[in-house]
This record gives sequence, C-alpha cells and structure tokens, in this order.
Amino acid sequence: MARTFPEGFLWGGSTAANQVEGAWNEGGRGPATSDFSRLITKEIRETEGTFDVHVPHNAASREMVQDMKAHPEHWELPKRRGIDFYHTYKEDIKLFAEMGFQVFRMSISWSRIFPNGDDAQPNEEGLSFYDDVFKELHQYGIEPLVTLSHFDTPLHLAEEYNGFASRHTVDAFVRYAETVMKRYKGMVKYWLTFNEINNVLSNPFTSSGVIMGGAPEPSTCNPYLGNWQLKFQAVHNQFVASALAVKKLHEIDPEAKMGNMLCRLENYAETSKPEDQLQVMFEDHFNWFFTDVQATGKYPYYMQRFFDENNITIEMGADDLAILQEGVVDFITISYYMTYIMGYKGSPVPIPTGRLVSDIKNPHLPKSEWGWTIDPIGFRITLNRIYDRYHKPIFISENGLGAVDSFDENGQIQDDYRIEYMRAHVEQLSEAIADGVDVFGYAWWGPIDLVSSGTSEMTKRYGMIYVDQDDYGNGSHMRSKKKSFYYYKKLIASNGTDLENDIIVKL
Ligand code: P53
Repeated sequence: MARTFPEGFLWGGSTAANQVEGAWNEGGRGPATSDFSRLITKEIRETEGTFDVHVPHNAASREMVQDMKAHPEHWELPKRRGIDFYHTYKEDIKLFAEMGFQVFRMSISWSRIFPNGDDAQPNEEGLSFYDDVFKELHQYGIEPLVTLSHFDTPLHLAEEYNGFASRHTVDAFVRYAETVMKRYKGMVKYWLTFNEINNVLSNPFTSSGVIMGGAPEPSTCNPYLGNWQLKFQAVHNQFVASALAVKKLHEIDPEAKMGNMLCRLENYAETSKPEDQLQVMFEDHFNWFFTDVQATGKYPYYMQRFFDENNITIEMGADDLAILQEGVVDFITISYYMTYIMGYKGSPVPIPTGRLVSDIKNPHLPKSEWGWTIDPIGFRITLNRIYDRYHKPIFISENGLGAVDSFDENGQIQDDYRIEYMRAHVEQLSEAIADGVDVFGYAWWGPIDLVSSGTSEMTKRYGMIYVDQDDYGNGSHMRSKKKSFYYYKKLIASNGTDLENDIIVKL
C-alpha cells in the first residue's frame, strides 16, 4: 500500500523557550524555574548514582535555589544561555524554512511577558519579541504552534506561592494566557496549555513551580517519597487553569484551537504474568489520567481509589468541575520518545511510579546513548490507542533522538542514526494514519541543537542543525547543517512519501 499523508499535513520542528532563548535577564525578563536547572554531565550521573537515565533536573529545594541565587559561580546553569535564539531567531528560522517547515512549535516564556508572573502590567519588550518571531515565521509561511507554559514557571510564583499548588498561580496563568492570546490573535492558530503536564509527578519544580522541600537530590525525584497530596493538588489547579485558557481562547478567537500535551508513556508488561499486566494497567491509568481530564472534562473513575487509599483530598472550587467540562481541549498532542517495561510492584492496589523512564530495559530494543529505548512500532501502537480513546485529532508535538554527534574527516556530521530514527518513526506514523488515526502534524523535537531539558547538556543533540557550543557554553555558536538536514528536507518535500536515505552530503 502506498504511504500517504493527508493533504496539508504539517511537518516541522519543536522547541521550548527555556531551552533555546537564553538572554535570561534581558528584555525585562524575570527569572523562571528553568534558570535554576543545573548541568548534569555523564560524570555527575555516574558519581552521584542518580536514576539510570532520568535524573532530577531541578533545584527541588528552597536551599538550592537560594544558593544558586547567592553563588551562581558555583553552579553551571546552561538554560540561562540556551542557544541564544533570542538574538539568532532570524538566522535559525531561515534554516527551518530551508528545510521546508510548515509548522514551528515553540513556547512563550511567561516571565518575559510578566516578569514576576503576576505583575500589574505586561512587559511590552517581551510582547514585541514574540510579535517579531511570529512575523518572521509567517514570512516563510510557517505556522507557529505555541505552548503557553513549557517548564518555566516564573520564579516569584514558585517562591512566594509554591507555584501551581496555589490558586493564585492559576489566576496569574489565566491572565497571562489571555494577554498573549489577545495580542497574537490572527497570528497564532494553534496553542497548547502545559507541556507534558504529567511531568509534575516527577519534576514538580521545573514544570509547575512546586517546591517540595526536604532533601534535594536524588530523593525528591523518588515518587515514593514525594508528597502526593501537594502534587495532585497542583495537577488539579493546572487542569482548571488549562480549561479556563481553552474557554478564553474560544471567546477571543473562535478560529483558534487549543491542545493538551502529554508525555505519552506506552508500557509493556515485563512478563505474561497477570500481575505484571495489572501493573501496566495502573501505570497506564496514571498516564491517561491527565488526558482523560483535559479531553473529556471529567475525573476518571479509577483515580478515586488511589486518592482514598492515600488520603489525598483535592481542594476544589465550587465551579471547578463545571469549568473542566466547559474547557475540553480541541486536539491532543503528545511527546513520544520510547516505550517502557513495567513489572509488578508487589501491591494489588494502584501505586504509580510517576517516573518518566523505567528501570527495566526491553531486551528486544536498541537504546540511545542516554538509555532511551528506540521503538518505532510502539509509536503506531500508542497513536492507535490514543485515537481509540479520545477520537480527537492528534498532533505529534515531540519525537526525536538525542545523540552525541561528531564531525568526520571532511568536516561533516553524518548522522545516519538520527535519520534512521526519523525514517522508522515516520514510517510507523504513516501506518497509524493508514490504520485510520487522525494525525494532522509532526514536529521533530529539537530541529536545532538545544539545551537538554533533563540534564541541561548540549552534548545530547537532537538537531538537524548543529550548534557549535559545548556544555559550558564554549564554542563559536555557529550553525551548520548535518546530513539529516537534507534528509528531512527531502522527506517534507515529498509529504512523507520518500523515506529512502540516499543523501550524499556534498563537500
Ligand atoms: P531531554 C523525560 C522523558 C521524556 C521526555 O528530553 C521529557 C522528559 C523530561 O526531561 O521531556 C520532553 O532534553 C520535554 C522537552 C525535552 C525533551 O522531552 O531530557 O518536553 O523539553 O527536551 C527531550 O533529552
């Protein structure tokens, strides 16, 4: 059967303000949680014995934030410099246009618009920066798809209100969302509320501005020690904030659409034992939960038992349940990187691990240098399961491979491993579409090398465009094209039908 993608399918790439913009204290921007993410190199992972591949990437304790403020010279904080997209966006967008991008997923830095998150007036310099970025994209016919909050809650809201654990942050978010949705009406058609909303369970500080207290790393990343009450209260508040943003967007611009964003965790059972299947079901519930609420407007039945047995009481406003129903998202988006293996945790009642990377490795699958399994067929499975559950259009907001790149003797980066990852995933995407799944776009994560979210490394490169910058910010910062640049360009030009890797990089 011929591989086809729908007419008007959107091909492109995906980034986040906190990982590309840099200029953390320019243009009137206030500090955000992402400015307090330390560099975690391979050596640190090995010596500190943090979790296999998913390391705590945030300053989880108040003390650590204080120390980073008082002694920034003691810390390596790469997200503060990003890849300097704040100054290089014209050059970078030009390269995206050359690859034929039709969509560019990016995020707005909330603290560029409201430096404290809840200021009386927005910061005009921040607003006009994004005017310029959107104009630049439109000049090349690239549609922006904009995330309102991607792991960079304004620090003031984290320190003073414990982020989304407080309703104050909900009000501040809604005002911020309203401000940007009004300002960019007609310029932005597609919006997302919270990036990987389920990340609050493993990285509450970075994603939701919630400071957990207690010992910092790595124990705060251990969900068994985590404060479920606080985390699920923050989740609820984010659901309400998201639903209110959906409602506002529909009022402001009836043409525009709002999506959710879930880090999709597709789980396989470790063995065919029913207990292992049960654990997969529990894990699945703790992943679907987020999209169930955002896409159906209701709390799913299966959470009640977990809340009851763990003494979790979610404080709700009188109108909250109605708000959730009225603020259902228009489309579903996911990040898909890998699949996970789950084994029985020794309890017949739901206990989620809440972790984004499982410790059991699938012996049938290859792994990236960071231990992430590579599973293109899992992509087709997950797309079918999502569509079966929600029957809403799906946009792939992230998919990609982080790898170490090096130049060959001719000064080229022959990243066939990245091309193969892309080829195999796009092939399975086309199978899912042939299965009948409604997918309207695909955005590769990190089309230009950027600072890793999890480890703040530059060494973990996703791009088709190389950025000459190391983990410590050294380098010429020059951009150059890898072999995958030409491959993706050809793939896009053929609307996903030509997947053959027959690129010869000319000198
Ligand atoms: P990095 C964990 C597992 C899967 C996706 O991740 C994740 C995370 C959080 O680190 O996050 C998303 O840079 C996230 C992006 C991030 C990307 O995946 O750790 O939305 O911001 O860069 C890749 O390799």
